Amino acid sequence: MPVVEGSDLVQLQRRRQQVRNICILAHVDHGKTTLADSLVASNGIISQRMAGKLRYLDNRADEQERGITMKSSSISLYYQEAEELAGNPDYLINLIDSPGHVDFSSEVSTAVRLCDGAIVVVDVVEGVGPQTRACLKQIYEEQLKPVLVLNKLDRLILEKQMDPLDAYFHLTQVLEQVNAVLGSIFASDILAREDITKKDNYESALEEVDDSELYFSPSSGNVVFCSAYDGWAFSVRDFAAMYAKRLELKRKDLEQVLWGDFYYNSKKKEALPGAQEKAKKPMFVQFVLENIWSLYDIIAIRKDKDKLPGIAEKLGLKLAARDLRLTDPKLQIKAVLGQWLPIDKCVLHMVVDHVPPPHKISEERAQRLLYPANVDLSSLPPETLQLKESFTSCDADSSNVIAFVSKMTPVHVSHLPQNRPKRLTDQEVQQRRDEVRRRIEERKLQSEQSELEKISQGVEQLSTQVEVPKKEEPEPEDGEPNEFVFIAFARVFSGTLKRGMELFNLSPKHDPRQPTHRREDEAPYANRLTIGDLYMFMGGELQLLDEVPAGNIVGIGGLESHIVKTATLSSSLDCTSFSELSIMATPILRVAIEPVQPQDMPKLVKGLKLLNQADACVQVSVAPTGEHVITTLGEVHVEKCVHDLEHSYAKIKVNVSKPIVSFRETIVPAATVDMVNEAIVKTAEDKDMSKKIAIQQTLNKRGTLKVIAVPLPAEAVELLEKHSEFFKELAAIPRNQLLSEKWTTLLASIKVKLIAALRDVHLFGLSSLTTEELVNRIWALGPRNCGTNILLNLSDYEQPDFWSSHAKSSDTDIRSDPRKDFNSSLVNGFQLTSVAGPLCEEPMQGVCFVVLEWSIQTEGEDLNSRGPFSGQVLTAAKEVCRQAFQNQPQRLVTPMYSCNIVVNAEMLGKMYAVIGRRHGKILSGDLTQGSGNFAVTCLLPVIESFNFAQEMRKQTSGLACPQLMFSHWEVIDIDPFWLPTTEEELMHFGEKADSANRAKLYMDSVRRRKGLFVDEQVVEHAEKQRTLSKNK
Ligand SMILES: Nc1nc2c(ncn2[C@@H]2O[C@H](COP(=O)(O)OP(=O)(O)OP(=O)(O)O)[C@@H](O)[C@H]2O)c(=O)[nH]1
Ligand SMILES: [Mg+2]
Repeated sequence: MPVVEGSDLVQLQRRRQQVRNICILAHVDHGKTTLADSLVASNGIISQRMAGKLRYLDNRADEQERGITMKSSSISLYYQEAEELAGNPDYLINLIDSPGHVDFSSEVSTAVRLCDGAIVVVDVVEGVGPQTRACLKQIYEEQLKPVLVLNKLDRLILEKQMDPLDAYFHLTQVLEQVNAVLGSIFASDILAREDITKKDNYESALEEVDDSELYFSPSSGNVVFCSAYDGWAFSVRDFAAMYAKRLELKRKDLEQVLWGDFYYNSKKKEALPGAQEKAKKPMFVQFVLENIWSLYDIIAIRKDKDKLPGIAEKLGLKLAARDLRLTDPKLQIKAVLGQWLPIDKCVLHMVVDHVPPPHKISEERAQRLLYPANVDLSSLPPETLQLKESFTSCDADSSNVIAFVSKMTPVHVSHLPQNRPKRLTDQEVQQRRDEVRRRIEERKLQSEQSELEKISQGVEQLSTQVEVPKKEEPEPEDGEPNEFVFIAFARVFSGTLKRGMELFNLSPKHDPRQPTHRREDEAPYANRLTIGDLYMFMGGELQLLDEVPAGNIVGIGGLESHIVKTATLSSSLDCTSFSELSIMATPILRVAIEPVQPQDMPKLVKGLKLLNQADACVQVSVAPTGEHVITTLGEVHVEKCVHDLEHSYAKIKVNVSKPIVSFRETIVPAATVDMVNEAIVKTAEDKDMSKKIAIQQTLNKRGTLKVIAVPLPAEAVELLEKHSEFFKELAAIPRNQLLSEKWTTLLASIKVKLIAALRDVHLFGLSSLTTEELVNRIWALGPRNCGTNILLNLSDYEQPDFWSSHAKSSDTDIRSDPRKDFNSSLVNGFQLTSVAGPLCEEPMQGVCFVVLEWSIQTEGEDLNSRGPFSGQVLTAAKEVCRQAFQNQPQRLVTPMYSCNIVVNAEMLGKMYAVIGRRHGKILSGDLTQGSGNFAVTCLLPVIESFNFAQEMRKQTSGLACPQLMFSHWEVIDIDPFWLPTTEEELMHFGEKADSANRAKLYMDSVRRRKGLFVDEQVVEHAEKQRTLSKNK
């Protein structure tokens, strides 16, 4: 295979109809990197034989060691269509391989943003995994064009020993699974987009839309069947071309019937439907699978070497003598099937056929990328709206240069092309030889023999030597040179990016609607930067470029001091800042990091800064206690971060704390049964609600607050949680600024849903208002205006309207109420309580604080006589909410992981034992059809998950490998302060209740970590200890 020259690729960059940007996505271990290897081998970068073994794009040492991909990496490939296709055009394929492990799902988001299409890989034995679902969702959201690769077909033959017919039914099922996921994503999107305030007929919305383009179907050519490891792949189209003549059918017609319930009637020479009903062999089995099965049978099962030349001849293949001598059947398979059904041609043909070129970006996608969702399009200036044109046409000559940086990739300085020794071309070597010869001739005339000898030695050296260019020193910081430079991983969307060009870096707050933001000298959220070197990514290597036209993926140097993670670069201030990357997973696992040697602290701080920039999903922060905390997606992610710190960024040994898990605090309705499941008899005293009401006066006794805390229904909590980002952004918009139509509709629909969700809220008969009126009386959400706690106003004070604060000015009410001035103090008091509850200072969840009374006595002396009254109101509000919370039964809420494990039947028992020990809950454990494996889904409290993967691997001899992903928050239904009170409980637990209280254990561990008071006795059960020592 000839090596493709970089200069050919550079030329192709300008022909936008010949460019494709794609990424490979799948569940972990479904074979993405192996597939990428085969495609890379087609360019002669690695040998065909090593393809699949090398995993070229996994270029980190720990990726190779663990066998999983940890970051996305990109490579530019050259592909030329087969000769029989008109004009056999050539293409530039920018390919990004992404990781499948959930801990690195942020890397997937960065890849998806830069591409127009995605290859979805599914392991046919394992079927659709949870990450496959997540990928499909992301593809749908970012509006990429997906194509499907059903991988590992060889496992059906050799491992599962299915016959072709079983395999066909199995493949149909896998395909159906994938399409079912697509269907449900599509349906939920359509239903969510529907304005439920106007329509109440759900069915209609789904019926109206066309989903025919949505699904994967082999006959439409967007599905490929392959074995990436064995290096072959085919689509229905390939076999249709092979058989059209023999079956006397038109190729196009054959493509339509080769997959599906059709059989071939050899007498009539036609394809007929109803194969299953008539117990006939489907054509896919007869003409496709049986061929492949028989090849495997001869080569890999019966190992009948002598038949090989015969088969090769029949298939029209030329096997080299070396291939015939091979003893490993896998390599023979690769040699024969790889030549017959070449994987690179098949997959890349599907890509160029189905993935649109960059200038065919859909209007909708362009709009989604370019304009933030919360902005009303009509409010944008015309210059901004015009940008969409150069954006959709992907015009390389446009004067508007727009590029989006989706992550910063660390590259070791020695890997930069300008620092690598450059090989001289043959011509240059010849030139130098001539030059030296000329000089020798000249000197010969003048000087003696000895000098001549010296020079001729030089000729020898120069002709083989390589030129080492001047090193470009990276900017030293703190006196030490940086070993890593950050290359921005970006795509040019419009215009041509050139080295040394000056562009604006637009921060998310840049808003072209504000005239000042568009003036160069004033723009507060745009800074100028100069584009450094431009690179083409070639796996672990980089190639220098002079310029990059629109539609291509590019690496940009020299931006590390300007960009932390993502950025929008534009030549014009009329451009908006691109919408943020949609990240699939929430970082949840926090660990504190400290250097082993305290004097290494500055190195750690520097290392953490680099880590923060290099990893899209890690959050580096300094806790109030002064610890350096990193928030990551899971255990494997922590390990990667620590590895990077120790070996690359800080180069010091670090200690990693036990993971810090966030909890939340909530209240629940009073229990009706006790801990031994006996009904609790309620006395009149228990039913007296007045005891639950907290009353607090301000310090000067002039203001009074009465509050009761009520648990919110789970439905309402879920709704508020789901829209918390929305409320956060809403709170950041200044009052009286109009919202976009989309946001106004969204707000209205949330209100409608909230009214429905609060239907059953129990206010202990304290109010006779309807739910709608109650929702209208919502004062604020907390903490930080976006949490799941509500401050509800039932006093006679008229709070500012929560739902229409952004409507056209409604402040017509000029009646002066003295309480208005202290409105924000009261709300802030509520915010302070909800951000740190009394159990262990963790944020609250799902608590509704109902303000029953708020009064201020204005007569008499100055309100501020004992310090500012606003401060007093804040303290009183904070205290009264806290008391009200404590008057109710309190509970801890823990984050839960949802965990997916694929395991075989023998290991099932051991796996359940591990989950049980860690208080996990099994949700489902189904047998995957045809594989003999069980796919188990369970829930596991995050705090119990440490070393879970290791323990699971140990217990099941490495057969079960769990995937943990944050799922939801769950109330631990144990009172952390519980002591036996009823007679039955006393009988069952004894007075000391010495079985461990899980909730209390969790609570105390958090309190201990935060340095709060922990109520524990140092010596428990003293008499027992005494007897023990006596016996010694
Ligand atoms: N039998 C068989 N094994 C395969 C095939 N393709 C990949 N594998 C194996 O599956 C394992 C995972 O392959 P990778 O290519 O690393 O998978 P991946 O999807 O890149 O994994 P992550 O990047 O970690 O998500 C490796 O051991 C491969 O050898 C195939 O077609 N047949
Ligand atoms: Mg991989």
